[in-house]
Amino acid sequence: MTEKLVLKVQGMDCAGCEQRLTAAVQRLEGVRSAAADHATGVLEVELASGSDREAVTARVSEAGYTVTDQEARS
Ligand SMILES: [Cu+2]
Repeated sequence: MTEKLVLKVQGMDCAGCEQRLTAAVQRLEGVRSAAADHATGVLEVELASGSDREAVTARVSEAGYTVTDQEARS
């Protein structure tokens, strides 16, 4: 089972940011896939159910971006 986390992220300016953010999040345990779009400022993450969502938002901050909103969808 997986769940989807949709984050609004501030600070992505280009395709390089998308790649950097995606790579940083994909290394986390439980993350199945991640997709970032700098135009919309959205990061979509597919997680194994029960994974640590806060680890995702923490990793986004560590990568230098700011999470302004988040929503979990099953
Ligand atoms: Cu950039």
